Amino acid sequence: MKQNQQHLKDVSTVRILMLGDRGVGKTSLTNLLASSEITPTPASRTVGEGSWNVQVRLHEYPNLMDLPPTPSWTSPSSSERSDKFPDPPFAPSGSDTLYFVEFYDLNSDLRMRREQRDNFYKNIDGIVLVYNLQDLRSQDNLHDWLYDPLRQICKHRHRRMRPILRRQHVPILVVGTRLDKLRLRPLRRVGGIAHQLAADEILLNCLDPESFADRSRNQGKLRGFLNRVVEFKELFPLSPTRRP
Ligand SMILES: Nc1nc2c(ncn2[C@@H]2O[C@H](COP(=O)(O)OP(=O)(O)OP(=O)(O)O)[C@@H](O)[C@H]2O)c(=O)[nH]1
Ligand SMILES: [Mg+2]
Repeated sequence: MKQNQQHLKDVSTVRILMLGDRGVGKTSLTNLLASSEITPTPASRTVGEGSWNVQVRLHEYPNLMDLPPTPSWTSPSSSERSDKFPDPPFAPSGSDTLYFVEFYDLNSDLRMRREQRDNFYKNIDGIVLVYNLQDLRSQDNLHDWLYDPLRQICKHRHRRMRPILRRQHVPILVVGTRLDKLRLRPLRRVGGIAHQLAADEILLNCLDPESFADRSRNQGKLRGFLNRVVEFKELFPLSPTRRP
């Protein structure tokens, strides 16, 4: 990891929701996504048990990447700045900004009350949709999994009642598991959910620790996704007045 002046107490957290049918590989995938040199074992990076199995890792957001201008960026002068117009979150300091990334993997055996779940969804900054490549129904079911979280995110982050899937929706990564069980690598399915959402897709074997090896394509897609998740959090913060 590069030298970083940031104190850990200043590190913000982004939250990623793992969604998919029972047994598709959500927990196995979370183990891979959250694994890093400094937290090699699940125990060392698990921060919550109960309805959600939560694992955490660090992500370095590259500050050289410019965000598109938004109203909060073009606040006219410092005297007119208020909480509504904070300083740009990504001042080009040249060094990376650290973020904690929490992966929320639903424990299928436990049920959560709807209001509890909805209340949780509005804090989500990114979604990983997981399906089993050997069972394409598990891909079709992702539409149902996505509906409630997307509705809450749109309502509380975009202030829109209807899900918006065309512009700047919450970052989504689609992952097909059990690639090791297929004889041929499948082609990207036109009409598949990744295609419909214009989302990146990764096909992998969740049991292979090399699936996100350094400088691999999968690692590149994961980094790109985590960067978009950070940008979503900064551009569409939860309204302070609505915070619980
Ligand atoms: N061969 C192979 N097995 C996998 C893969 N991904 C997951 N599995 C296996 O599939 C089973 C279910 O995986 P989990 O990661 O527990 O799935 P889950 O989605 O968390 O399941 P629930 O929490 O019950 O909803 C486990 O036995 C895993 O070892 C994969 O890519 N290849
Ligand atoms: Mg699980």
